[in-house]
Amino acid sequence: FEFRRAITRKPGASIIDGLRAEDIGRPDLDQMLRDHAAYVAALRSTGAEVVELPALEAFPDAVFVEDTALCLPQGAVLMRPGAPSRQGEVAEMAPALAAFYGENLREITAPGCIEGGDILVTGREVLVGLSARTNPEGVAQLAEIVGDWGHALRRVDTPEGVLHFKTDCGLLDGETILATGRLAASGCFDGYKVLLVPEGEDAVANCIRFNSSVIMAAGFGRTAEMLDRAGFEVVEINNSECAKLDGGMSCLSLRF
Ligand code: CIR
Repeated sequence: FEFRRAITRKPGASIIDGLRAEDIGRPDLDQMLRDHAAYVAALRSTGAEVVELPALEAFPDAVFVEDTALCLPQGAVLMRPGAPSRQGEVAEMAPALAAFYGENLREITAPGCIEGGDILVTGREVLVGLSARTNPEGVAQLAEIVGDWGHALRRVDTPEGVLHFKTDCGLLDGETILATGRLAASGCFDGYKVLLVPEGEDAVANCIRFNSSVIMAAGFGRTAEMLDRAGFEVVEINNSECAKLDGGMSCLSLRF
């Protein structure tokens, strides 16, 4: 959870066409821009360098950069999103990653699919949840790549009807995970310290630990209080607009 930099992408006017499981209203670009600026400021306030890529109108979900790559200290892996409308985002991200990683770039190829939202890197392993966006072939390819770099990968499941594995969890420190009850019940975090999201606040599980801060969606008071009491430095960011597109705190950046 210690990072020197992050890559983000500004939301564009086309976010109104972003993918969503359920239509709960039209995302407001101005509000999303304000929230995005607050998010970038929160990352920067920890001392990290934050790259802000320009909006990509041709790809309505491009603000959710996390899904395009996995960034590890040894190299980055370009994903192959399971959502066909998102596959073109990867080539748009590749040059930004090449600027930092040079030759150390690998990629997931067809028929494999993975989106970064299904990957949780902990202090001891890379956990990847199968989902509607991530298939076994993609996970097998990733296991080989990260294996070359000395990382163990464990394949797990994402609860039915949940977009991404990390929709329901976030890393708080090397061995502590914030998770929803429905995900923790699967046993995938056995051996870790798990803090359960209080009843009714499942939508806050997708938080990130970024250097000294735990960055979480605003409006979930009981979770904020629980994390504060556990000694974490909590930063709350309004997430109302990204939530309309099933997006949360982890989706908005690549961290490395
Ligand atoms: C999608 O359905 O792909 C976007 N609307 C949301 C992606 C959220 N990304 C993430 O959780 N990593």
